[in-house]
Amino acid sequence: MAAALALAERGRGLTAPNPNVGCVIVSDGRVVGRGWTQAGGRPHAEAMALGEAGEAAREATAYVTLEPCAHEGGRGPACAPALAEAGLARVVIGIGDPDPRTDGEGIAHLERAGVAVTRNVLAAQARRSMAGFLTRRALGRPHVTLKLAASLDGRIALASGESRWITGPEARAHAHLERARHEAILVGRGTLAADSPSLDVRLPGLEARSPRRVVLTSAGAPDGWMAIAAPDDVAALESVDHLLVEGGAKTAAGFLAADLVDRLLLYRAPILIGEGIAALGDIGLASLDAAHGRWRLADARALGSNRLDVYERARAS
Ligand code: AOF
Ligand code: ZN
Repeated sequence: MAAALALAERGRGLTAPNPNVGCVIVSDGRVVGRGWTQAGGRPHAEAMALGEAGEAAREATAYVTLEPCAHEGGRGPACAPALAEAGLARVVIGIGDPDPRTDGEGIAHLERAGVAVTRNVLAAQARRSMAGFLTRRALGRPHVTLKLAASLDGRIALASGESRWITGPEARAHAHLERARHEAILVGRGTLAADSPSLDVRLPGLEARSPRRVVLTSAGAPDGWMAIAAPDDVAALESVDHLLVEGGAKTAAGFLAADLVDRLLLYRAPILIGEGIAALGDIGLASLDAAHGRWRLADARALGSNRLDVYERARAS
């Protein structure tokens, strides 16, 4: 399943409105088929893996990050019947598909056909892998990541405005990798005016994955940009399943105040700034009680002399 999740990454940002699914078919301890959802959403991961496996799929085990689809009459053959017809002995699934055309019916179809099904394998990782698709389905908006790059004391600039650079080269390279994982990046109009940021991906081989640029303003977008007037308008960014919010402090605070941030990337450099510009403006917090319990640490790592902590919004589900 870890291999299937790694394959799923190849489709990230390219498959909307479909999820980026990965699939590995194993026969006698050997990988005989590998697939991932193709650009535009079709073929599905299973179809690609079955194509590679051919006859070797008989009696084999398929590992799929999402429940195989059950709906005929879509843009291609349904995967659950295709897996059953190929003679798979067992299908191991990451998470169920919330699409009402499948939602349990993929698993039911496989079991009716005599295929053994194991579910919820690496489910938390699979949910993360398909966060864009799941958020769009559940909340009708893209999955939103907020990036903050700050000093140890939470400053993003000196009082003079000097901010280049707070974080080190490894942290900045990582932030560029994160850009490649999102279909769109948003900044506030202050940041647009002050920095006219290019917001591209400056990593060899990934330049073509540069996201669309979005500015938060009611004044209309410059050439090559999209605009939304308020954080709540993110739902209007159709065909964008992952949005990265990059600042500044007022924009970041606006998204937090509207409870629209699902994931927080906190890059921290080992410097102290003291008086300066705080990473966040007012987020409308009424009490400490309301602050606690909102964020769960999902990952922590060193990036050169800097640290990255990744938090996920803890939501009741
Ligand atoms: C799978 N494997 O690789 C993907 C699936 O528009 P369609 O006909 O392609 O159907 C889209 C739905 O298929 C999508 O909403 C989701 O439920 C499922 N995506 N399913 O078995 C895949 N990408
Ligand atoms: Zn399918």
